[in-house]
Amino acid sequence: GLLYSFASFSLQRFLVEKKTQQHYGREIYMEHYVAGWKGLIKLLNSLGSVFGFISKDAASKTQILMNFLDSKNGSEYATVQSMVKFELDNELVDVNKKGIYPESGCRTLLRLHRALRWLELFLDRLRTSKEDDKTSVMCREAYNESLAHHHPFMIRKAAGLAFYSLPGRPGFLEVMNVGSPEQVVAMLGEAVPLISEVYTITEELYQKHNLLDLP
Ligand code: 1PX
Repeated sequence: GLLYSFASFSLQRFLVEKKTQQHYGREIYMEHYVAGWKGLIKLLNSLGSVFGFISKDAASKTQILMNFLDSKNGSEYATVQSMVKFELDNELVDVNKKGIYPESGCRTLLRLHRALRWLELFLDRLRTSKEDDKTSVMCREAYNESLAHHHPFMIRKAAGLAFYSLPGRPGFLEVMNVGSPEQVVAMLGEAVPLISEVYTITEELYQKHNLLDLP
């Protein structure tokens, strides 16, 4: 359907633009990062309302970053690198304790960054999976290796339950609306390394500035 093709268009755009960004150097453009998440959220919504609590949280975080981009300081938020510098220089980050800036760009992006690691692990499993492998298992394993470390028990429980509602591998590949299973696998072969690079760049930047545990 229309929704599906729109979502996958955004997904492709996400990947292609990250390719050009790699070409330009190691800056991560916030506009594309946010556009990528918006595409993923659409895709997630098309999988059903069980995922609503997940997509709502991702959407509100994406919105926070968009608001920064549209604000009078918007140009400071052009890239992840410039955002980190701007917020740190101006002491706009709650470095130790949640307090004055519970919705800083840095802490908000950190949540999406952790979710990006889940995406990387999940898509890599999907890429190398066999016909009758279960998406719910791939999703759970990827989650347990990444995001779950940052979530309290109740969220882990709710997420674990939602995973059961994922369509099987053939249905999931179809929802992605990329083409035949072989075409999806080929696309993932290009996409996963790019996602991985974006993840690593952000991880190193956050590590350098000691931002990986922001409350
Ligand atoms: C091509 C296939 C991709 C399919 C689309 C997948 C899009 C997934 C988007 C997931 C974004 C999750 C963002 C979560 C951010 C987060 O960790 N938030 C928590 C902490 O926030 P706080 O502001 O309180 O510090 C918040 O507590 C989270 C609440 C919602 C539950 C998050 C569960 C995440 C499960 C991730 C797996 C998604 C399953 C998608 C199945 C394809």
